Amino acid sequence: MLIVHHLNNSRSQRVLWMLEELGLDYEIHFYKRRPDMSAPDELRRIHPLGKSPIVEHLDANGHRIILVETGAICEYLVDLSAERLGPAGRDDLLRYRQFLHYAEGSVMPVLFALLVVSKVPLLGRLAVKKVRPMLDVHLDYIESELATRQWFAGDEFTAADIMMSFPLEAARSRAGVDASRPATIAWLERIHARPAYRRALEKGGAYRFAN
Ligand SMILES: N[C@@H](CCC(=O)N[C@@H](CS)C(=O)NCC(=O)O)C(=O)O
Repeated sequence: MLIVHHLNNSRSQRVLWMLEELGLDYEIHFYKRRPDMSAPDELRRIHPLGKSPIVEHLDANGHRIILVETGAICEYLVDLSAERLGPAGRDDLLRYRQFLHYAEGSVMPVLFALLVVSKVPLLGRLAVKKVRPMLDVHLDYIESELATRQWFAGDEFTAADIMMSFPLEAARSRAGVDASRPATIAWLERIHARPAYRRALEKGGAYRFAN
């Protein structure tokens, strides 16, 4: 049995989508952000970090596993489903691993920094001038990668595309990714058209980054 501890409008939407793509059975336990956007204390009872996603798995031996970090959860689910949504060949494998980690390891910290400093009056404006070009380096790189192939790892859709969805959806809704980056926009449209993506949206409730 798999349980997703799911926070509204959050990264855990990717885990629901991943489970829908894999056709695995799961339950969702819903948590609502507080007005300051932080997670409620109940999540801390599941894991000390108190962040979402958290996945709970009661495995075949009755062993209870608690998983955090979306990338690690995605890898766990790929293993669980006999490599489906994993990469096809060696070059794809290298790109797959890179983008699986790149989403949370490199893009999200810069995007988050930009969103935080842009809310700070006065000095924030100076900080935005520093951080915005840092984000643009990533967005330009991503655009150049997606201009050469359909999906992040290669010709096949993989879990790397699921990982990259949140930073790019957030960048489109909050950080000005638009038609000037046509390969990125086309990729966003491709992921949003996937039936599993739509099903995950219906099940997960509020998610304000899907358009
Ligand atoms: N790198 C972690 C980030 C987890 C994370 O920051 N989750 C956010 C949701 S988008 C959260 O729980 N925020 C509420 C809080 O920090 O109180 C992952 O990918 O799982």
